[in-house]
Amino acid sequence: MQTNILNSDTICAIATPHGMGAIATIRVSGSKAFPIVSQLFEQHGKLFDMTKLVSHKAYFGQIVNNGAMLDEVLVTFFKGPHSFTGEDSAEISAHGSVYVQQKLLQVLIAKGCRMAEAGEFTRRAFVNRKFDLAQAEAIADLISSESEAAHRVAINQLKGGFSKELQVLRSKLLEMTSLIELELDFSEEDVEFADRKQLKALLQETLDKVNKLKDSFCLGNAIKNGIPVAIVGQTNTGKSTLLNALLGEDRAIVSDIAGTTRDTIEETLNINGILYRFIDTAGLRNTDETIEKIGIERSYKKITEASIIIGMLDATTDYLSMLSSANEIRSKVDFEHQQLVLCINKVDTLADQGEVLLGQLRQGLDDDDVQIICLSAKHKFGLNDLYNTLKHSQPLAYPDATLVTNVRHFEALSHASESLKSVQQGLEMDIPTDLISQDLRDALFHLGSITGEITSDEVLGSIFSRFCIGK
Ligand SMILES: Nc1nc2c(ncn2[C@@H]2O[C@H](COP(=O)(O)OP(=O)(O)OP(=O)(O)O)[C@@H](O)[C@H]2O)c(=O)[nH]1
Ligand SMILES: [Mg+2]
Repeated sequence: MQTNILNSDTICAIATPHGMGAIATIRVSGSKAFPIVSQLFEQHGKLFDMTKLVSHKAYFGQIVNNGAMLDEVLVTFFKGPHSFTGEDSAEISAHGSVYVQQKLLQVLIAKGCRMAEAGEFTRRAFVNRKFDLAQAEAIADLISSESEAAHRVAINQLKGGFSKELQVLRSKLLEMTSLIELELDFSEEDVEFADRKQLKALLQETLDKVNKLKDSFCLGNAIKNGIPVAIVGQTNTGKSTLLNALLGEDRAIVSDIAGTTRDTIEETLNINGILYRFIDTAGLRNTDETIEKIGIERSYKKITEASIIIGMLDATTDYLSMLSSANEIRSKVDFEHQQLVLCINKVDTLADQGEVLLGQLRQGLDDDDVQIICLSAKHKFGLNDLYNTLKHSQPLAYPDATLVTNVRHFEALSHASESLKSVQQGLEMDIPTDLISQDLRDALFHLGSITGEITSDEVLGSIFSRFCIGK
């Protein structure tokens, strides 16, 4: 069931993680939040006097139900609109016993609260214009951020950086639309209010900005979910050993039997504030074995999806086979969008010959786009070189630029971009003004859907249902 936007129920939920903890916080929000909490809250043996309530102040007291004390608590009251939701709200910090938490909820419900739905506190804040939809979504991103980079992007969006850029775009588009629509009103007279040349320039500028934001999704998504790094190479080169060494645990099976890894294995890892998604893949070789073949097809697919490709080479094989497998991996890399790091693995077997081999391979490949390092995955030697190379391989060069991290925003920007392209074509082909105006309205609609200026109850329901209960 979706909550109606105008719902006036007073809601409650546990806002801290479920289970036992030192402290648990229960949130209450709605027009009856103060009277409901006051009925349960005692100080010095007397019910809390609501008329003396001071907003944003924490009160120490007891939760008492049917004459029995349930817990000693701190209650903070927030008078609307100066609260997270914009409504009268209270936060009860109790001891984190599972029993106390459940009992407290039961008592609140008995006094007239209803259990909040997922994301309902944030949804109310949005409805009460505490922030726009993109900022509300940034709160969910902030809560789930696992790395410094993801945190930085979420904070920028929460502060309204992205929303401001969209507002500028929308006001430019509105200006264009109103000029064009003015012409419609005077269509009998065959006048042109909007200077076509100026209009085209403005349109191109807006389209460029929309496309820039849209294109930032690739990086934004990588920051949020981990930069995809595929570990590929011939069988037995030590790909799974490397994955295990990076993770510091025996995640993938390692053996000297060629073709050990059949399927891809993915794990995320935070290295110096950046989240990576390492993908161990099935070793590349010619085989007739059906399952292994499927695994190898998946390896090739993972190469196309990765931002960084670690090409594993085996130092125990001869130089020419290393060069040929390096070339094979290189041929699969799209250097415009991907980085290749070749790792000469098992250098522990080489007795000081690592650097010589490295030089030879550099010369053999003669390619500045390819980075080459030596390591021993088994003995965890050279991993720091790999970390440094990874750090310089991913395009985090513009840390404070607005990045799109949300699929919904990416889709809306893509639709807006399509509509703007139609406007552009329409102007080129001199098609009737009303059709151009319709495309402009479509672009406005899609941009407005990101911040929630234009939205439906159904869309809101689907966005907020992804939040946790209590948020
Ligand atoms: N000496 C040495 N042996 C290594 C090193 N890394 C891996 N090995 C050995 O190489 C063999 C193959 O390692 P795996 O990690 O299973 O290789 P893989 O590339 O995942 O192989 P497939 O899954 O079959 O494609 C194992 O016996 C490892 O112990 C290393 O740095 N030095
Ligand atoms: Mg393997």
